[in-house]
Amino acid sequence: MQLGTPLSQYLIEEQRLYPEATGSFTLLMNDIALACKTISAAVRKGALVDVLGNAETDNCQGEQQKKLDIIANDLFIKNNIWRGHIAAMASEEMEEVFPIPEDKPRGKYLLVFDPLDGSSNIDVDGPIGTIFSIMRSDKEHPTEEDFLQEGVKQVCAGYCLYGPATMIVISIGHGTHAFTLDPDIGEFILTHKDIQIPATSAEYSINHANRVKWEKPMLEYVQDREAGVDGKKGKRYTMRWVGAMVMDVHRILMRGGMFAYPIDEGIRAKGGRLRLMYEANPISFLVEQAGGIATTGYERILDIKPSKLHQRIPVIIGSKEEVTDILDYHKAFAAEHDLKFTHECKLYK
Ligand code: AFP
Repeated sequence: MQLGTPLSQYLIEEQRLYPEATGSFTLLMNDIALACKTISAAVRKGALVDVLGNAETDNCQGEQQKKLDIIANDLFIKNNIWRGHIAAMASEEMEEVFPIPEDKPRGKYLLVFDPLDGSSNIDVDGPIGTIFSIMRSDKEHPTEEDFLQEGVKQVCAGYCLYGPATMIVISIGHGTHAFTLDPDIGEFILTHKDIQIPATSAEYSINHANRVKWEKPMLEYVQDREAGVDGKKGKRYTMRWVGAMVMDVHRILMRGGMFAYPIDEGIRAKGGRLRLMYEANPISFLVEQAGGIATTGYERILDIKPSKLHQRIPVIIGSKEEVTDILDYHKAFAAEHDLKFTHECKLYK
């Protein structure tokens, strides 16, 4: 597969590796790409059309919805509901599993998505994205229980970033690849093949406003990086925080670094800030496929058996050497406090 290959061709070539494939997955991925292009078109028009600002509703997690959250959710459903490749969907914006209506054909896949990640950036013209994950279903009428699969079981994970360019980044278990939307022809084109996250970096990404509530291991790591040339690595570090995981992670895929939304005392009761199924699992799959590490600090994210659809967890991901250092701090802390620590620092690709 060469740079310049259209996404549609890449998908067909992947399909040919599996003689038993029916083509259903390929068609589903084309539907997802179309949904992302449609959302991208709405995002690009911004204030010229009525897509900015708050909606009059909260989502199932009690968060104020933006108009674009609802528009993106509706577009994702509309583009995926009728073709017969999906058994059911689940969205960060909807409390319960969204079943395929009885009058529509159903397929063998489960589609999980965060239609608009980084909603607080919408009104300031900042980067936002859509995150998605595909799993298999062996039921015709799946329930929430059927969605609760470990992240390692994802058939495909990806996101679409609505930045200066619109890019779709996917992994179907054969590396992580990025395709840039060519607006003139309306097709995603392979521009970044087999992305490899550099093992070292001098950037980290974390919401410093939560510093006083962090656990000791994260505080120790950041204090060490703040020490710059006097720290363990003997070099100056930079901090970057966009407030849209999709963008912060995209930067790490492109040039390395560490992104964390760790556990802190303010969110401990909820389990964390980020959602396991809509954010952490798909992003961890992409990061591991690109040679990075994804952990809660204590366990590998992709090994976690979800307990509910909207479960939240701590997330620490990125360059191998940075995350390994953070794991070492957690391992020592776990030993001191008799906590469970299972994440051995190895690469899984
Ligand atoms: P929203 O999509 O609800 O705005 O949340 C974005 C997000 O889940 C993730 O993309 C960011 O990294 C994180 O929340 C930002 O959190 P802070 O509001 O604490 O900066």
